[in-house]
Amino acid sequence: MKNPEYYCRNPFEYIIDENKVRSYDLPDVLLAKDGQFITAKEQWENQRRKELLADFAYHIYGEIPPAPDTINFQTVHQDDHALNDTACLRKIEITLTRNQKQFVFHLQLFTPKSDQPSPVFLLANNRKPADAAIDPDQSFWPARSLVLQGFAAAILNNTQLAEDCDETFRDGMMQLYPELTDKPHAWRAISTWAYGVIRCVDFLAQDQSIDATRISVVGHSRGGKIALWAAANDTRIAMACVNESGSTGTAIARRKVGETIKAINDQFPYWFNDIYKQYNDREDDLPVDQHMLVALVAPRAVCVGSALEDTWADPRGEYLSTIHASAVYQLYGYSGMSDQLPVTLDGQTLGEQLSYHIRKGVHGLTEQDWQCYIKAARTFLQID
Ligand code: GTR
Repeated sequence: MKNPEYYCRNPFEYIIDENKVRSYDLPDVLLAKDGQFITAKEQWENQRRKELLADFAYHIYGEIPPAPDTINFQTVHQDDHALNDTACLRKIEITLTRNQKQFVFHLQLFTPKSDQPSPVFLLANNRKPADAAIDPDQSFWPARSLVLQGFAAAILNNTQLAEDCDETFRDGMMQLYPELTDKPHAWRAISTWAYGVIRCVDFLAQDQSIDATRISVVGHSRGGKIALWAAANDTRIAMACVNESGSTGTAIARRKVGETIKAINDQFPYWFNDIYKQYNDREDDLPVDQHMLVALVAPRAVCVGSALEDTWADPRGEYLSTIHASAVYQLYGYSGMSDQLPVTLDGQTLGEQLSYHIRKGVHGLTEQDWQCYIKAARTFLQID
């Protein structure tokens, strides 16, 4: 047994004996399908990025369809004196119309009282639906604390779009796109929720009180998978804060540590498309691995958070995706994340556009995680 001081410097060794992890070859993020090696950002954007986005859609999540024919925003509730008069609280009704069918859902947000547009954190919430007006002080969504620190705090309760349930997830927003429902490669719950996040970005990007260049999306666990997939697709998202997203989030699938592809497909068959089931116990045959999903956000920022006792999510696998995504950041002149930067328990490793932290404790989104996301926003999005 090593002493606790040692774990502070080497948290991963506390979690797992890396010598016991299977050996694997990662697909090269910069090697295009035609055999060319990508060396310039234009080539990345015009060729390889598109290939990878299509691969993630086809083999795992299903494509996120484009915006519907029309989208309408209406403020259905407004409190100009929220949070002891420090913020304005609004409930926005978002109405999507496609082929004469409508779907309605709501976004809630606090904006600080300020003459300047505010940077915003949008939480993709997959836990118990939160009512912003009732509880702005939870550690999962500390709206009051975010506002006091100069950020707008927005929350989307994802289950409005699709219930988190195998039998009923198709009964909500997916009804607008009936032609996609049974296609084996088409979207399932994760992409449907990510679509909801992207529609909220439609609102935030045009709202006068929001700084459209500083929109961050945060998600925990299944919410982390959603935040990352949404950010990979939508370049208006300046930063993705991906908390303990584990399997099919930021954890490298080929490691097979914690939740495997088979385990997640067995437990949550409706999150990912049917094609993904073919990769149960066949990780090495997947044309992608999860570091490539982080890379798809480049040159925008990604912050990855892990917890020491959250071994099901494979903290080291989550960290490694930032290391292996860095090659793409380097095309843009950023170093990304270097394995020379120390990772310490309860610290935060800030690379260039990539951040990683691992804290003590179990699976959850805590005030400590939020402080890391705020610090990353201040650093990467240049907020004073
Ligand atoms: C776990 C699941 C993870 C993760 C998590 C959550 O049980 O295995 O993939 O998404 O739930 O959302 O809390």
